[in-house]
Amino acid sequence: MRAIFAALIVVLVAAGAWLGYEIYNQSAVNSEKPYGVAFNLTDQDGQPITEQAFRGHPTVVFFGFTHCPEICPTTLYELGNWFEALGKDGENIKAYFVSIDPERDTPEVLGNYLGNVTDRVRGITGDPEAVRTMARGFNIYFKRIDTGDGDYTMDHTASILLLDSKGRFRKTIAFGEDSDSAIQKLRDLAAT
Ligand SMILES: [Cu+2]
Repeated sequence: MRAIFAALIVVLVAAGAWLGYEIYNQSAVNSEKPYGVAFNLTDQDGQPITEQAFRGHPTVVFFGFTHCPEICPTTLYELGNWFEALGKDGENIKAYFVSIDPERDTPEVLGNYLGNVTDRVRGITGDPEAVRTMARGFNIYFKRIDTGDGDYTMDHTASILLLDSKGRFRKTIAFGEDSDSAIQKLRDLAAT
């Protein structure tokens, strides 16, 4: 009996997660409004940057942090490769990396970090509370995890957001997604 009950809970949780994901997808896709929230942050050159940076051209947005051991370096490296593969077809897409660790990721740190991987992605950081409010407004999950030695790491959403030229949500590219599929999504995005 207890086993059946436990199994039922697992099924319910899975169904709930799936339903939540579907609702998220539906509302995001059907929305005529730009995705996310307005923001006033700082780019890697120390210049002000607002949600207007996500308008007038298709946009790729990824949230992460420079101390990330795996997800961020892999994603940025792959993004660079995909843009290279797309060549002219992806020229109009702008890509941004928003730090969810603004305390450590100053504009300078961010600029140096990204510059070592690809020149196609620009960094966004700023006042820590303003950055966190922006990330939450884009439905990004992030959590500080203390590692016990006085240091910390961050848990965060690993999907890349794809926004059309009006800033509306189109799709995501999952972490570890097959390159052909990711490149096709970017090619489609470039036409929006
Ligand atoms: Cu990361």
